[in-house]
Amino acid sequence: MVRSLVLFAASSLFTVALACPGGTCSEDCKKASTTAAASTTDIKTAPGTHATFTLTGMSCGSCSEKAKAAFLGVQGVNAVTVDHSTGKAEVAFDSAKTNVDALVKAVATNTKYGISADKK
Ligand SMILES: [Cu+2]
Repeated sequence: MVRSLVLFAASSLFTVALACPGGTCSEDCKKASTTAAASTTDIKTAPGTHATFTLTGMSCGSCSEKAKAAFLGVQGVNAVTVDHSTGKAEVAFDSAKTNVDALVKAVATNTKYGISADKK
């Protein structure tokens, strides 16, 4: 009995963590998290030019995965990290293949989140 209560509490917490606060995320947001190619490359050691971005409108882990997928869809991107709680994203890319403007455009076009490149 105690054991099942603990399991229930744990699964409830898990559900809360995955849900989108305020209900701003649609179901396709959650689906995107399973299709997003996970980049295993560590952003700090990833080769290429590094740029940081500020995103708005993200409210859960699925949101950050969706934004990440949009970045990874750009040819020349080596690694991406997106934090939905801070709205910060860092991308490592090959400057011969793409640039900051193209990355901003990819996210603006393929997601519903706001994005702006951070000034250095
Ligand atoms: Cu979300």
